[in-house]
Amino acid sequence: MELKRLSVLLIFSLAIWIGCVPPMYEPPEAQQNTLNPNWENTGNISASFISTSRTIGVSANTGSPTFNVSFIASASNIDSLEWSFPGAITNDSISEVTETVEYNAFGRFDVGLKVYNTEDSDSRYYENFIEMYYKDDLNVGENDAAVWSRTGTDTVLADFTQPLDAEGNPYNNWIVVPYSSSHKVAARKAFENFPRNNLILEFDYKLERLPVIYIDDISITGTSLSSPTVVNYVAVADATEDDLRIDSPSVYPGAKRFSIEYDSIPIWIASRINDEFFEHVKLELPSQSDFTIRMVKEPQAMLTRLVPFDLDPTASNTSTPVANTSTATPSEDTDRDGVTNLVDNDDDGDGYLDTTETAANSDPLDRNSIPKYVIQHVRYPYNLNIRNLTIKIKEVN
Ligand SMILES: [Ca+2]
Ligand SMILES: [Ca+2]
Ligand SMILES: [Ca+2]
Ligand SMILES: [Ca+2]
Repeated sequence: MELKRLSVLLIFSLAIWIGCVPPMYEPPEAQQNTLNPNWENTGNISASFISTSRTIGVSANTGSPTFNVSFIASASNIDSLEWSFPGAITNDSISEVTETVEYNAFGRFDVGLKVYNTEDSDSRYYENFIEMYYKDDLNVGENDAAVWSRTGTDTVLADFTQPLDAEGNPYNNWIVVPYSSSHKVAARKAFENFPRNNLILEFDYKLERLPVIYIDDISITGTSLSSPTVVNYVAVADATEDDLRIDSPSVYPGAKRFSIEYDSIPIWIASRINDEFFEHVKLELPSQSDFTIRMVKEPQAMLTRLVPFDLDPTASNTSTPVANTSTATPSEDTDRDGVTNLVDNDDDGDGYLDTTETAANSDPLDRNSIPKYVIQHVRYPYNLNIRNLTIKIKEVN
């Protein structure tokens, strides 16, 4: 009986206690009513956007280049927006989240965006947001000969080579005029309809010294001082023992080596060998919309060198003497080898047959006169590297 009463009391107390628990939280109705039910969007918005490109290198050097750029407004909660693309061609609206516009001139272009919702608006305007500039492909080889016209004393394609990467693919926008092109090498290109003012020509260059060159043994043939043989070179990697090794001087003299001409007028000249690094060059161009640019590598100084013939292996062979008329005195033995000049293969004992010496205009009776080839090779060999040639519009503040 006592226990039953206690239980009833406990249940009753528990019921009172439960009744005191606060209700589940719900937002106050007043707060919900501040929203306009017709608009989903609220809060601060930002006129931010992204674009497919900002700096655009175009290789068209004539007429008007064209390039499309897409813009996407990137902020959320936008109800309406309005783009601004001064200098660009917009084909329809300027109020879509995504807009694609066309630029058809070199230069820098502003981009603006205004965004709205019921609560807020924001606008951004970026000056020079888009830059479209000229970037040369530097394809001075066969494919682009009509655009870059090679001029000078020689127009062989080997004058301009493209370096290859580790996988054998040519680097874009990079050419080399190799040391083996010892003559003057030049390439000229015409530019039209560029902006008239504030053009900047930029490029990187490197005059790269070759410490060692190798000359193809087969190309060593000339025996006349008046017309020495201009040799063929062998790439260092391909050189063999048969090829003639030439060590270059450690110091090269100052000389005009590479120049840039604008409408045939030199506007920049380089002479110093800078084989470690590319140097960046920035040149302001005159205020013309049509002009020509010419890259010129000057002819390289040549060195005339005398290369002794290989020794005749049969010169010391006296077992097969030959008739010879090198001396008027039949008993004379110039090299005192016991074989008279009359029948000696090599009268002066210098290792070269009398017949060889006679043919090469050396003295068969003088051991200090030996047959030599007369060759010419580049005296201060260097490669000219040119990279990343661009024409940009100078940023005017
Ligand atoms: Ca002799
Ligand atoms: Ca002899
Ligand atoms: Ca001799
Ligand atoms: Ca001799």
